[in-house]
Amino acid sequence: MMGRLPIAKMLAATVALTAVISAVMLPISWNGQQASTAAAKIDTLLDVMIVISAFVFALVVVVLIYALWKFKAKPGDESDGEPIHGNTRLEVAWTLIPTIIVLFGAGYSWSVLNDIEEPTKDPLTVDVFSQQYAWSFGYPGKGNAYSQGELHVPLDRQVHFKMHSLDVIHSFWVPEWRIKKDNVPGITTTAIVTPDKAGAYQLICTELCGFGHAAMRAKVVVEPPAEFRRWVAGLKQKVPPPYMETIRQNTETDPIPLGAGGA
Ligand SMILES: [Cu+2]
Repeated sequence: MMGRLPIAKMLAATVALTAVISAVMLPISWNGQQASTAAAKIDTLLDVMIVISAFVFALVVVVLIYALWKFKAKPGDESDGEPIHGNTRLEVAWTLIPTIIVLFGAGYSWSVLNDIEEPTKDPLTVDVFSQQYAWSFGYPGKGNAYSQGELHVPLDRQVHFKMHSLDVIHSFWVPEWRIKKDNVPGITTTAIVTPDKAGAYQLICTELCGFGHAAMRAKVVVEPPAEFRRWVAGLKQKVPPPYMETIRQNTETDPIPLGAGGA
C-alpha cells in the first residue's frame, strides 16, 4: 500500500503550500518596532518557528486532502474499512520527525535566550513593583529613589528588572523590547533587557490580574544616560518601607548574581 503513495508529489505540494503560507505570514510585523538588542533575535526565532509550523500544517492538510480524495467510499459501499495492524515505517517516521523538530526548537530557543540574557559588566538594577492596577519603580543604586507610573532607563545599557508583586500575578511586557516576564507574589523574578532605541514606550500588564487589568499600564522612557541620571536625581520619593519588606521576604529565583545596581 505504502509503495503506491505518490510521496514525491505530496512532498512537492507540501513544500509549495509551506512557501505560500510563509510568503503571507513572514512580511507581517507581528511585534512592531524593535527597540532592544533582543528584538531582532527574537523576531528571527519567530520567523523560523512560523516556517516550521507552516510546514507541519501544510503536511497535515496535503495528506488529509489526499486521503479524502483517494480513499473515499464508493456510493452504496457500506462495508468496513480494511483492518490495519500498524505500520512500523510510518510509526518510526511520525515519532522521529516531531522529535527532531521539537529538539531543534528547544535548542535554538535556548541558545537565543542564553545570548540575550548574557550579563554585561555594568548592568543597572531596577525594582519593578506591581499591584492591582499600577506599576511603580525603585532605583536601588540611587538610594531607592521611587517613581510611580513612569519608568526611565538609560539607552544602550543592560537593565536587570527585579519583579515584585504585592498581590496577584502580573506580567511585565514592553512589546518593542519583546521581553515578557511574570511578577509572582512571594518570589522575585528577573527580566534582562538592553534598550537600544531612545523614545517613549508603554509597559503593559499581560497577565489577566483583575477588573482593572486592561488599564494597568505605565509610561516607559528610554533616554541618553545623562538625561536618565538627571531624571532619577529629581525623584523626591523613596521606595515605601512595606515594598522594601516585600523585596526582603521574596525568594530570589534568578541564578544570575545581582549587578552593582549603580545608576
Ligand atoms: Cu496586572
